[in-house]
Amino acid sequence: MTTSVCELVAEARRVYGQLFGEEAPQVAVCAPGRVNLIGEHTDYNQGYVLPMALPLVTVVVGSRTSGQDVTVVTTTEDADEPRRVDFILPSDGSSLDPGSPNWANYVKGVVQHYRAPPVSGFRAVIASSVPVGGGLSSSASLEVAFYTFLQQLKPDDGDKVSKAVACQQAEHTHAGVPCGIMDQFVSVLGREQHALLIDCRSLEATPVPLADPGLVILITNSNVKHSLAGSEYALRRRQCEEAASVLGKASLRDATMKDLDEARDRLDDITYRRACHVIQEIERTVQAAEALRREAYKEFGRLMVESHNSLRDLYEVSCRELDELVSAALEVEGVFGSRMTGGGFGGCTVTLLQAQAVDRTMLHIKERYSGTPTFYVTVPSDGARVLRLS
Ligand code: GAF
Repeated sequence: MTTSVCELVAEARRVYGQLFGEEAPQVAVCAPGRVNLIGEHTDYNQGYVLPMALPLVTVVVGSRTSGQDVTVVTTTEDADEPRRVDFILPSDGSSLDPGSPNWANYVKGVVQHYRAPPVSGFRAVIASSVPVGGGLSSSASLEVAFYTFLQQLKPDDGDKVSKAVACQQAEHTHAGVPCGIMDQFVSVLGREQHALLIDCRSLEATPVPLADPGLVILITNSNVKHSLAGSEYALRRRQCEEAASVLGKASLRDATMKDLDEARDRLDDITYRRACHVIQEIERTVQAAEALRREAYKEFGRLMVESHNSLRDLYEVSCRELDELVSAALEVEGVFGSRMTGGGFGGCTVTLLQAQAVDRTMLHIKERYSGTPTFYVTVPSDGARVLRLS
């Protein structure tokens, strides 16, 4: 059972009360994790992605303080120790350097990139239902939740897209991950009952309705995370930039398969295959959004499977556990499609299926998977929001 937003707020308020006494927090906000339906490793190539925001969220409750002192506490069990950090906001524009614990770097990064500095001092408590390291963007949801919290203390002058970009910068500078814009974008701009077709070049998003009661989106957490994830992500990004440069393009978004094949003898085999995945995945994502609009779920499912196979064989970011989960799901009648989702090397799969097939699909996956899966039957949800404190 997923912890509800109300329960997370109650938990954060309880911890806040324990630490800071009677005074109630002034502000509560939340921001969601995401699942990407299709369009993997295309965002940093300026391509298209089709994610949706989840009901799994990170909550921040807290209050402004009079000085420059900051105290932040996380209740997340998977967070590294210590679970409380204290620091002083730099008043002279100097930077807040990343350090230990790791979870606090997301907070520091967001403070650093907040568009209306300096923020006043504050006290805050974090609670989250987004599994850490599960490939559902627990880090983006923390960044966006924290940015939303700072906006309540001192409003910034930016729009929602610049908020997502600031949170992406936080991830680059303070978590050291050269991620694309997808996770932060959908955590800010996600919309209930819709997936978002995001053009990662223009940063425009088109909502695609996704609220058919006969359809279920099932997330399966493999509950494994291979250590390769961090280093391989940056490597893939470099390989794509290399391919684009050999093709004489600003990014792989501008390249066609014809361009790639003409340049084949100037690319090594690995770089060729990486570019092949990206160019075809961008095209698949546009087709998939169109299929979803027409409620052509079989076609959508076929594209999901093509995407998974390409991530496994050409981009090489899948792993045995994710492949097992996808194969098991595809054996069940009523399943339209299944694929790994997110950066890869562990984390989750996403499966699109008929609502009536959901119980037998979960049962079958449990039987066939060599590990222990966790399931989320989920729906597209809203992006970051301010919560009322009663
Ligand atoms: C991670 C990144 F953070 C995203 O920007 C995206 O590149 C994704 O991997 C792969 O599609 O979630």
